[in-house]
Amino acid sequence: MATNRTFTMIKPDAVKNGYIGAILEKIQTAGFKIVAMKYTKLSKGDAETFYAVHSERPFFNDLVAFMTSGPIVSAILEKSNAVEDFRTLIGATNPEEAAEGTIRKLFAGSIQENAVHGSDSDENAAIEGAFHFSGREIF
Ligand code: RTP
Ligand code: MG
Repeated sequence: MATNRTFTMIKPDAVKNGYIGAILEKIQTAGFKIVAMKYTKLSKGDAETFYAVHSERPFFNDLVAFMTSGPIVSAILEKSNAVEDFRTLIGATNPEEAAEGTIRKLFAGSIQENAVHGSDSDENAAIEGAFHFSGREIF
């Protein structure tokens, strides 16, 4: 995957709260092009694999339970400087610390139920995108 792409998920809390449309609006208005997207649900194994880097963290089991609690929207987004610009758009992990106008400030309820995921590096964006999408699902 080229380095002008990032990977995102609209997490189960934001889906349940009816924020899919509003979050996609923010993403597109900020200049990101959607090159892949699906409505799906992670299995326990999927979530454990996706978040394997956090497997030793105290919140790991809660995180897996949360991320498998309902459907998500996953997407690959394209824009120059995509990874960094998307992390800026979503704001800090904890919505209480997120800047005004960011997606987490607007739509997240807690440090765990924080509405959206954004890849933290070009390398992870490529890995995460390939975990969710086959080549013929990316346009
Ligand atoms: P993400 O990977 O989802 O974009 O979030 P992030 O980089 O801002 O945060 P990260 O440290 O990678 O944590 C992954 C997700 O784990 C949950 N979390 N819970 N209870 C807690 O203290 C805690 N800390 C993190 C959040 O859902 C976070 O987005
Ligand atoms: Mg992260």
